[in-house]
Amino acid sequence: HGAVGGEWPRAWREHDLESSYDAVIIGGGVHGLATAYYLARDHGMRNVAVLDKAYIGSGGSGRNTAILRSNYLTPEGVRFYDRSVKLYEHLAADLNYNVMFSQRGHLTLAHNDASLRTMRWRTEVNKQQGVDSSVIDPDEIAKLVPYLDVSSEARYPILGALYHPPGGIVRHDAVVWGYARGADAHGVHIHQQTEVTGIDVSHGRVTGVRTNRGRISTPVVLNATAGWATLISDMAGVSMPVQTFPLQAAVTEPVRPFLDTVVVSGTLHVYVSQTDRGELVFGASVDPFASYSMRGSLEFTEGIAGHVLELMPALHRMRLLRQWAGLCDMTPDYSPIMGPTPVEGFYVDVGWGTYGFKAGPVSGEAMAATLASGKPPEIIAAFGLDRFADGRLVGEKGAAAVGH
Ligand code: PYC
Repeated sequence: HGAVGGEWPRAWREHDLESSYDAVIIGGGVHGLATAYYLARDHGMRNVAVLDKAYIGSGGSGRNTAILRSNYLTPEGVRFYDRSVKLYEHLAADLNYNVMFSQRGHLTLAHNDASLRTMRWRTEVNKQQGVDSSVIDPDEIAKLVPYLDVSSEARYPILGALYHPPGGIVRHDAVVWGYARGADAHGVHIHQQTEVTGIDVSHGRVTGVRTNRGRISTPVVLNATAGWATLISDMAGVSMPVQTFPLQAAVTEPVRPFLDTVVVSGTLHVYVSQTDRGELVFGASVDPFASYSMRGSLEFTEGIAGHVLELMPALHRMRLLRQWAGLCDMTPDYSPIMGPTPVEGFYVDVGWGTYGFKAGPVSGEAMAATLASGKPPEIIAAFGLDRFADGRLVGEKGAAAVGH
């Protein structure tokens, strides 16, 4: 792909809004775009629109801290996220787009006996599902992360860690752009600046979507939004057991590479990784109150700086450059809600909490199969909306990167 006559070719095109599509996907993040890509590529459904009220990747897909892993707690969760890691491993080749997946290993630190027990539990479930995880001791941790304070003098001494070698980081914008370019090449229409204002339902089934650019007739609608999951579902008359909380993150000035694993401390509510540009990326747990605000707070900055220094005191002179927030749609069991709803033709891929970005490829693959056939594949069967009425929860709180 060279520049032609001094201009780079566009990665995806702009289109007039058609008055009808075979399927409309609301949300131009990694989930919506991946679903469109697999729908077109694997199921031949190309008359598909992806709508985003802003620009693609402007929600959670552009705001997360780009961590990939599959070291979850439930067998259903481990299988699901493992499929995503496998798809990420081949994504650059599949999309012909360098998504910079760096499988550098992922450490979740335990500072007390209760966390160590959870790490052992996760290790056993992971191994049973064929996922590489083990509990390692402070000496082994020190070899992987020399700057970490593993001494017994540390304010929160490190007793061990769950080590997950396949985990790592990826370039999140590249994932969004790669899927967008791939979907566009298969004929999908990507409509940015296109806000959904209503969803039409007649006799229990979806008939169309209203937007700020006009109405679209369609028999199939997917809600693939994060932050707005409840608002969009409400438009179809479907109530979601979801509450929305901000999550803040920050990035430092770039320094020479010294940290080549992802380090997470659930107890200290912090995760740290170093990008290939040299910046340190920090994230925290969700803010302690439900809100749609995406503003940063001084409380977060002070808290994160303190906790990072408890882990790596040598970083005390580094400067933070930017901070931001994204929105996390939390469900009661910390697992997503995927599949059909009581309104025929209206599907959801929502409730991602703090896990959404890493699930993009597998969600796209599974939701494409669901939209094409009307039936969710086995890999997402446990995540249906009906589980809340039936009491079949899939409790994943123990696998959260940080406490909530
Ligand atoms: O689940 O790995 C994770 C994660 C990191 C940041 C937010 N969630």
